[in-house]
Amino acid sequence: MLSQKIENALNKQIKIEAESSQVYLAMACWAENQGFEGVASFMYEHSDEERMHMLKLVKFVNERGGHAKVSALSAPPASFGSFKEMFQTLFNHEVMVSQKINDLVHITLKERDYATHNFLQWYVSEQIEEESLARNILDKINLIGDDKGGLYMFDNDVKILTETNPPV
Ligand code: OFO
Repeated sequence: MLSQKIENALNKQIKIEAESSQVYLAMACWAENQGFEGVASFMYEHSDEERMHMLKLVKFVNERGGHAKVSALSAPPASFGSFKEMFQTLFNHEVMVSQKINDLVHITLKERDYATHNFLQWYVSEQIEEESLARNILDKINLIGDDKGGLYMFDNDVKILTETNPPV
């Protein structure tokens, strides 16, 4: 059984994961409108992944006797400046999510809720991967800058990356 405090904290995280899904969906639309097919499919998949992160939390809350809340979400921006800025935004977003997961883990320890603590370890590992993937992409795009030919090749690389790494 979840305490009210843990239930509320998990519900906050449900909203964060849902908003992450929306942010990446908006990024997918922005990239697709500019003809960057690889980046767009990467973002569509990432958006699906975040929805899966959200659903995993929803099911956990309900299975543990709580009530998962479906909240109103804030709208993400419609455009992201440049690809470099967009991937910087993505990286910053993932760092923020990692911080929220850490805060959540901390609350479970304080509340001595070891079952939820154990459940959240999946998110801790997932965030290590997500941050490292975002950092790798950011390093690449920083090398390319705004060079059109470079961006075209980058788009292809991201496409291959998306095809070889199906959503977790
Ligand atoms: Fe991108 O992270 Fe969810 O958890």
